[in-house]
Amino acid sequence: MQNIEIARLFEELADLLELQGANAFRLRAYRNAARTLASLPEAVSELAESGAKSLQKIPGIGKDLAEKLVAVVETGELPQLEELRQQIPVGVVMMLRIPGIGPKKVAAIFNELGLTTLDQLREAAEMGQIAELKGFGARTATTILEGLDQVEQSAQRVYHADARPVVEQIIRSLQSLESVTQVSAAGSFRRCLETVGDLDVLVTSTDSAQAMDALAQHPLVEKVLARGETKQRVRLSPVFDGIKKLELDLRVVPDESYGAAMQYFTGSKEHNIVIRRRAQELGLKVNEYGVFRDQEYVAGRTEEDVYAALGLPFIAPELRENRREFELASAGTLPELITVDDVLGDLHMHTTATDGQASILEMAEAAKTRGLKYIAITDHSKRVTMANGLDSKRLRAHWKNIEKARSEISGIEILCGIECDILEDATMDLPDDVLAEADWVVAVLHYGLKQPRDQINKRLLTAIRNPHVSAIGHPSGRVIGKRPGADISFNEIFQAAADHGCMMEINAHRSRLDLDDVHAAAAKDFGIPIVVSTDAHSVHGFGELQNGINQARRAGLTRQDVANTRTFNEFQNLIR
Ligand code: DGT
Ligand code: CA
Ligand code: CA
Repeated sequence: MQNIEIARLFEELADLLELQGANAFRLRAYRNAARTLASLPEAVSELAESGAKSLQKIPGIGKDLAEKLVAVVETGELPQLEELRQQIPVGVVMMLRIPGIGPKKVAAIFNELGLTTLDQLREAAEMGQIAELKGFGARTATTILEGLDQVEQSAQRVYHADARPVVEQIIRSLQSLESVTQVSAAGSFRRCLETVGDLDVLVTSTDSAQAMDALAQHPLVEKVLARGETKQRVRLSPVFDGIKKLELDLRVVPDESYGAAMQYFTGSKEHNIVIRRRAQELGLKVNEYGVFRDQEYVAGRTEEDVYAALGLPFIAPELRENRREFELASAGTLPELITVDDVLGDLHMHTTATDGQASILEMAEAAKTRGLKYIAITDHSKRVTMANGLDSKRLRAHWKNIEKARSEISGIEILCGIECDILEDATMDLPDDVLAEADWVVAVLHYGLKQPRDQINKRLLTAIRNPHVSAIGHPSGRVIGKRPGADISFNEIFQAAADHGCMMEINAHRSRLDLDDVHAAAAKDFGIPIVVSTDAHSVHGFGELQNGINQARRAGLTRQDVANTRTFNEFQNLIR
């Protein structure tokens, strides 16, 4: 069994347990374990052979999970899951994805109305049956109908970070084939778009049938949808989410066309329209086989060759959206994009003091292991009651604990921080004298995101003008595919941030990526230092950094543009 298959079982188990009202801590443990397993370089099945003890060395895998894993590897099944599957239909699990209704309501819909699919739910909502359910009402029915529209729209796309382990695993297995020389992802995945509609993979091979056979037999492939001489489309089994079944296009190309095919199938369509026009102006033709002058092949073996034939430097895939890349390429001023190794600090994370799962010291140790030199502990402020947010007194005690942790670890600096809510009435959730004592304050909107633009702006400006606020965290508050961001006049906000020396965050969580690519590029134009932070809620959360860096790259950010690439001393000087 592959890691991803095992991960999927635990993800499904968490979903089903959620419907039974299991506690949030246990659910999160299963979901985190699923993510960890999916991206683990070693094969779980091999580790399991040496027993549960060796599995417990994986961070986040305790005794209970380790024993379950051994059973899964030995039998291919998770008995507890099999039992739950008998009781709860797949369609009911899908209802959990509807924004605005939680497991309790879904359980009521299933138990009291016996509805088992999204279509049945829509019909019942339209017929007024949902509104009549105890504890529901007309408003909930409307929320459900709106939520169903959103689910159906977003069901088509998958977070880049969820697709990554799948792509990597398929690429690895194609690479291991005798006949295959080069393999790469293309399409939106390679451009590191925040979500992907389908996956595109290219190989060069002396035996295209072998590559296609291998893909068809891959454990993650559910069905072959179409197969030709050089092209195959398959449907993958669902990953991390009962609804989404990604499809994947495999194309087998000859060596001399590999670069041209990479360029063509990486897109974007908008970027490639300009490429073709540019070729025409030079009396050339460019397609997925190469660059041609009349019938004569000019280039195509590498992407660099293709761009060079058009008089252009190589353009990083993340920039290929026909935004500014051609202008910059022509001027010779393409940015040298930031990489994940450039990052030295992480300025947004949680501990068990609020809704995190690890202690201050555990978070610091994990950050240090990942090569970070400094972190800020930013637990929630009191408004976030759901997460056991901190009032002034608890926060001060928490900071004392942080100071204690500092003396227990070397090689990493820990800032006393806070993620402070900006309240609906445009005041801060904690008094100024407390904020003044912090080393680092991330101000955020959590509630009232649907307020009118004027009020949202007023709230953000309150925070930006507060001299103790260091940065605005996840500025828009969006959750990709689930919740739109607040209505913000970004120009006004960015201007104020630039004037007051307030930083802007790219929150690296796969579902946030907030600022997005376009706004992060705009913030850079205003000269605002940007921090890319993970918002880690456990030691695994640091793995989200790559997503934030991808978004920063799409925004054209360099190492200089991102504040937390600075050394600790330089960074401290940047904090106002
Ligand atoms: P996605 O899958 O919706 O996340 O976005 P992409 O960009 O991966 O789009 P996809 O999978 O339809 O196609 C991959 C790339 O192949 C696309 O970025 C450009 C290229 N491509 C696909 N179809 C066409 C086409 O009909 N004409 C041209 N010129 N290029 C195409
Ligand atoms: Ca695609
Ligand atoms: Ca495609």
